[in-house]
Amino acid sequence: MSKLKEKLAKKIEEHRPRTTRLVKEFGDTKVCDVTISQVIGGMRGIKCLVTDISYLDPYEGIRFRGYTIPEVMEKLPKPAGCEMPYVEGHFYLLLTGEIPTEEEVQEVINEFKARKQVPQYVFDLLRTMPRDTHPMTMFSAAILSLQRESKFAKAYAEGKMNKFNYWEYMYEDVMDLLAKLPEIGAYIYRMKYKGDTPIPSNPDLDFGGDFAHMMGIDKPYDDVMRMYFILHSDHESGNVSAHTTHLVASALSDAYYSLSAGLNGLAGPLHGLANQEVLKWIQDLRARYGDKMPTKEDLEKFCWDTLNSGQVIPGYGHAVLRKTDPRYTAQREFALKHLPDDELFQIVSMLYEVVPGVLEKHGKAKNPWPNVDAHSGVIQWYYGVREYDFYTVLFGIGRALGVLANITWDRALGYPIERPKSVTTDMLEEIAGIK
Ligand code: FAM
Repeated sequence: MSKLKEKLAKKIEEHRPRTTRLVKEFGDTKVCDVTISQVIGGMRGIKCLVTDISYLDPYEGIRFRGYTIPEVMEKLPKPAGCEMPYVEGHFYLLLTGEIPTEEEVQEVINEFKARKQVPQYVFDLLRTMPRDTHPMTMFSAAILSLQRESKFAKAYAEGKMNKFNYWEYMYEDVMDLLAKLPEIGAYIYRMKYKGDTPIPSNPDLDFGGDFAHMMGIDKPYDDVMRMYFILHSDHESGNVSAHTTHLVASALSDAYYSLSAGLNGLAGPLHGLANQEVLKWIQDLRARYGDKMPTKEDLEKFCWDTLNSGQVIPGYGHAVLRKTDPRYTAQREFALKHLPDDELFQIVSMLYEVVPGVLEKHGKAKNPWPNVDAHSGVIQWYYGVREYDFYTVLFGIGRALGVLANITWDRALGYPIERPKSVTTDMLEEIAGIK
């Protein structure tokens, strides 16, 4: 058994009595009230999920296992000469709650190395799809096709598992699947946009480094991607991709079924696809002003035109956050250091000064501040990834880290099948006393 799995086994043993005690002794203790507007309005703010992997404070933003983004970036081990930490170390943190040592990170790197070979049938499948298929459809289909490899599904079918060791098989699937995602993503990119010239994986590189290599992009793109994957990894449990992955896994569907489903949610324009939408929107803006750099007044007018045509301003607003997303700030700091004079970055910076005021005047969005997607595209564009419909695949590789850590713990703690209750409109009218 790997040291990581051993450590996880110990953590799980320690954690289980906490969950059991809460349910047994405090099962009837009230957590929150639910109003009609929450029932109709997408369950916003209802506290009905539990995860220890990350927590999202509306004003402070995300903490991964209790650590803020700057703390994570500072504390996790980094490859020699690199600015950003190993993605493998971040996954270790998400899974165990501990900052790994260099040696512990190396073990995860070796585990991924041993599991990273993508079966040929996945590439064959991708090649049968029309080339203009959206890359998220390709990515999700590739993951779904890998389901035949599931050790969890096989052990379940053979009657080998009991509730207490479900997580061990889930862990194996999660490690197998995560190790393959960089190559699947880069393959789609090179097949679709770079004249069908996939670059084989370099087994000596780490997760972020190998991904940059397979994309065919030089340094510091490896650091860009380490940062990107870490920032996009988790945003507690209620967002569409995390919640969907958790929901599907709650039926004891394996990691392949669950992640593929979660990514289909990430592909929506109000969720992960927003980063593609942001770049498209900025390109439309640039097309309107030609070679001339737009002024703040131009940007303000463009924002109003977007709103008046009934569309949302992509990259702004959030269901939980009520201030600038620290994932935006981390990327802004990177851009200030590496691409301060880039024209697109300057537009993104000007939008930061203009959009919140416009949204406040508009008076609808509860949060006028930028989210992660308002910034991620401009950095990709700068380093040469200009095919913006690919951006959500990058988000998906990062998001897999968090949601797969989550479903491993779901099985470890024996969370049941998810099944909330619905009511009819008649019933709500009765509750409201108007019927
Ligand atoms: N532009 C225009 N209107 C907006 C807006 C924006 N950026 N953000 C919110 N609103 C509107 C929203 O459409 C709603 O209008 P209606 O009452 O007419 O339906 C109203 O303001 C109240 O919405 P809210 O309570 O502030 O936000 P929600 O919790 O319903 O929705 C978001 C949250 C993220 C879906 C919403 O802010 C949005 O559509 N933003 C733009 C898309 C985006 O950037 N999504 C990415 C979110 C990101 F963090 C991620 O998942 N990766």
